[in-house]
Amino acid sequence: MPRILITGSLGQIGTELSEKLREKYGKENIICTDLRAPKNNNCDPFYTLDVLDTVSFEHIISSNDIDWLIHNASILSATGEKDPHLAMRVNFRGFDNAIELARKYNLRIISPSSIAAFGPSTPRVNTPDNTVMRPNTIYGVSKVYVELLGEYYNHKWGTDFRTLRYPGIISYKTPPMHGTTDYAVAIFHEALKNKKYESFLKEDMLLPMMYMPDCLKATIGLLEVDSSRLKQRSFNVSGMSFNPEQISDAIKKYIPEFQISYNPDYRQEIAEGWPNSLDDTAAREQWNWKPEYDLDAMVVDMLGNLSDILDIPFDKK
Ligand code: NAD
Ligand code: AKB
Repeated sequence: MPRILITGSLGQIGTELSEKLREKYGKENIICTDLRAPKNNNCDPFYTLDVLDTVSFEHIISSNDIDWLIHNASILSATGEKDPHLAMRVNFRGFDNAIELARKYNLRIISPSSIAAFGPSTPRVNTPDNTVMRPNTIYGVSKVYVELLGEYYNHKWGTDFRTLRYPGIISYKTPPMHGTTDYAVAIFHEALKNKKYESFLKEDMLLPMMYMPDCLKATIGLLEVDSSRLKQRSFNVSGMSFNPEQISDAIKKYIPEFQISYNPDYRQEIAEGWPNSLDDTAAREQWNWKPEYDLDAMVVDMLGNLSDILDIPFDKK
């Protein structure tokens, strides 16, 4: 069994990824860490870790016999634009520490990238893996840095670095709080609670998105594939694409009274630099990636699960 360390494990993705990995590899083999302390005992073993603290980061790796590192600690796009220096510290210096420790201890490392690695001059439809990458957010710049430095470590020292460009991730267990695609989660909470939602993105802002079960499937697929099958180290992964009007229409099929209104803010400009859809042929060919959820399947599953959590009756019909 590999012993896996996760940074940023209390975040939207880390919470569910650590749960899934515990089921698969055994609780004792998943070592969770975050800057914050956990609210319950689900994440034992757990260490409080600031990824900028190189000494503690190294101590946790060496004293726990780690094989694989999932480096999820990051500042996302919306918070990054509010505090670019914080994003520079955590996303650049934090990754410097993670990749250097991966080299030193011969770890397999996944550090997620994002659709934010692309920019306004990138071809927006069916965006390929290799294309123009000139992002205009600090978050996007940090993701290009992760991809290029990780690939350099792989080329120079053979470090087993892998990354995947997640679309916006939709989930019901841990709410996202720092990104631009967060509207696509908030809309479900507001639809169930108040039957209305004010979107901070325009009605036609088409973006790539992915439901959490597919995010976990993609992450574990890339984590487990034998290194010899990889012809590249950075991969697009695609789920679905929709805009606020389309997700609102899909929700209305189940909550007919639901109303959406639009009041775009600074996050609209961030979203305008990102692709509409991704070409993930390489991931499909090299590690058999295939998503399971489309918009309608995701909407009905989200409403069902979130209505249970919020204790709000919802008729699936
Ligand atoms: P998140 O913001 O929900 O969680 C990030 C976690 O990192 C938080 O728990 C936070 O406490 C922790 N953290 C922040 N600074 C830290 C530090 N200095 N040291 C240690 N921990 C620190 O993010 P997420 O959605 O879980 O994202 C995980 C990864 O996936 C990130 O690299 C993110 O860029 C990437 N990603 C996420 C999405 C998405 O839609 N959620 C999309 C594309 C890429
Ligand atoms: C964000 O909106 O910042 C993230 C992402 C797409 O990377 N969800």
